[in-house]
Amino acid sequence: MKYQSAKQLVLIAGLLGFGQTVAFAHDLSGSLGVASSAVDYYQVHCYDDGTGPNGYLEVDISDIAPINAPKLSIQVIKDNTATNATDPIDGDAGHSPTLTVYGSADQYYQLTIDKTAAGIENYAVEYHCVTNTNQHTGTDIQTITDQ
Ligand SMILES: [Ca+2]
Ligand SMILES: [Ca+2]
Repeated sequence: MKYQSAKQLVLIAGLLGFGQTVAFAHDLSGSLGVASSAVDYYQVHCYDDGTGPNGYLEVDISDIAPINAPKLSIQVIKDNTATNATDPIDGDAGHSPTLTVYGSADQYYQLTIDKTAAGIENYAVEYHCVTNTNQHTGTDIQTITDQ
């Protein structure tokens, strides 16, 4: 896997306090290169960290500065089925709609992030694995492809 110094992947597991039932968030910051075909690819593992078995994965994406023409989207792929969300406005505080993808107690999900046109883009993704009783549970991420 090539490493590009202009790109950074920052994983933060912190107490951000958003939502009423999900106390721990995971934030991912990344960038997509100039090519319109650039895609970043991650794998998220949802598992029981002692809190309880995975019920579902929640994900959204925010298209952050610079404000450029491409629209940024995220896809969650599980069992060969993909769901998609797009951030409609670049550079504002709003995110894409939240994707909720149910899975097994120990589930791997694939995340892909792409854009509609050429130009550098940066994004922030929130992702978390949640039990069926709405508790944040074990969440790991691995970078597969960084373009
Ligand atoms: Ca942007
Ligand atoms: Ca936005």
